[in-house]
Amino acid sequence: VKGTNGSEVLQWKGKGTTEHLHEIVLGRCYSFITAVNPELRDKDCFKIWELFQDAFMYKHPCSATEDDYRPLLDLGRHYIPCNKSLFWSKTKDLVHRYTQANNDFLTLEDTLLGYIADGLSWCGDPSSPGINYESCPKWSECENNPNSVFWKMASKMFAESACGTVQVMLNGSIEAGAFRNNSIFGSVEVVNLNPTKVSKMQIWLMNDIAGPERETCSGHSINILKDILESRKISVTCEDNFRPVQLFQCASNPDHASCKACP
Ligand code: N1C
Repeated sequence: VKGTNGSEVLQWKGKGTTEHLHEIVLGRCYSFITAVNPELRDKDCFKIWELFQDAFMYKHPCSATEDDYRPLLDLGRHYIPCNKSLFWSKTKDLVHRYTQANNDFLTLEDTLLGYIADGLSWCGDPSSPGINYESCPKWSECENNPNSVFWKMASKMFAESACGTVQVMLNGSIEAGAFRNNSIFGSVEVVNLNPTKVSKMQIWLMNDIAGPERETCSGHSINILKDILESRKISVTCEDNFRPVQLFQCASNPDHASCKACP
């Protein structure tokens, strides 16, 4: 495959860098610091783009490192109030519908760097123009690709900065189990919570409204999560189909039995 200037670029199985990445990153950054969280109005969005591009441009997309992203993460990090951190796994749409309507909780995508990178794809290529718009490596092709390294690092930073009571929204309808210790939540976030700052995790176990209900709070994988947290001196509660969140499922499925006022 020829790059935009005719040179050869590497070929991968994943989708390539998002078109207009530069404009999207800058636009999202300015919209975050002006409209979403004006307390961050002094962040330098231009510098954030520079550090973002320095992290991956002209580099082989299978050899991304934490060092590549450290300057970006250091510049982009900001304070998150206690009791507001909301983690998730396999509930991406639902969790964001909820946080967009409810100011009590923040996911990683409600912080500056998560907001900027959400849904984007990017990777470098050693030959000019240094960005591969045709394809990027999937996780199965190489673990240390630019997207995976970024999300793992941002997730670690998000977990480390949590304090007080934290929440997690899990999906009880998936076959692999609501808690999987190879997910980013299981492998990065749970282990990077600081037990001297985080006293409790509340699990919201959501089932798809039309089922199947594969797991409840007494289920196998939830017990594994409870054991891990309790051994780290973090107390745990679990709620099946937490009603304030279920109401957002009901918005798109109002006639379902569990959406009636008096079921
Ligand atoms: O692997 P997961 O879920 O358990 O990761 C979710 C977990 C959340 O608590 C977030 O704080 O880790 C954080 N996180 C993101 O915020 C995020 N936004 C987009 C992790 N991954 C994120 N992505 C992309 O979704 C990324 O490409 C990653 O590989 C998937 C993980 O989604 P999942 O399996 O549902």
